[in-house]
Amino acid sequence: MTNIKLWHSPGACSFAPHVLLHEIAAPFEVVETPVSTGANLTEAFSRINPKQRVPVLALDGEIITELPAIATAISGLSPDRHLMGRTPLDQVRVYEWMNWLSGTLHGQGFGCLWRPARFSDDEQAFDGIKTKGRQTISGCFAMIEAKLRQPFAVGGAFTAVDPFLLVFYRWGTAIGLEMSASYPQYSAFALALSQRVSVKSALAAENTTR
Ligand SMILES: N[C@@H](CCC(=O)N[C@@H](CS)C(=O)NCC(=O)O)C(=O)O
Repeated sequence: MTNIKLWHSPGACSFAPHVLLHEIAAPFEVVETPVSTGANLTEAFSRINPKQRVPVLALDGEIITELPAIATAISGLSPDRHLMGRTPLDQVRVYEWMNWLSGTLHGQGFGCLWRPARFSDDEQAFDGIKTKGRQTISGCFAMIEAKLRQPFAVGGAFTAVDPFLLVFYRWGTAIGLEMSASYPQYSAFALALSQRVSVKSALAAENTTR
């Protein structure tokens, strides 16, 4: 049996692979690495992931970073669950979603809003960068709202895209967006997904409001 270890931060994007591990129901170990306290910046963690970010997955000691790669690795542990999509086209759609969510919504949108220092050394520029981040987030949420058909994002079945979308829905609430009024499809999707056993288990384990 593969030894599985996940480094995560409560309420962070690492929630998505945390749900996937509950989904495949294999035993795994979690290492809480709260980014709010800078636990990701320690020397010990930097040796595990020099990028100083969560999530990190270790499979029999093999370190894997980057959410789409981690999701693919978890899916490979339980291929019959088809967590990265069942048909070849569904698999393409899963990667299309994952790359966009990871690169544009997370990296640019929430990156600009929460980590403006990644984009400029000039603190005077931070407010403008944060504003741009909010615009990117709203643009992405509008696209999600138009694209999302319940109950799942791809192929009428649960895939890795679904818990990743839930992360951003929760972050939308955290930054004060009126999610249910502005994004009814996305809200119904998030509500339905929140009833899933794997999601409830990961939420209870992370014990976070974000
Ligand atoms: N491209 C990475 C992004 C990971 C990432 O930015 N994680 C955040 C938490 S949601 C983090 O570790 N932030 C810590 C920091 O920026 O110091 C991925 O997809 O895994």
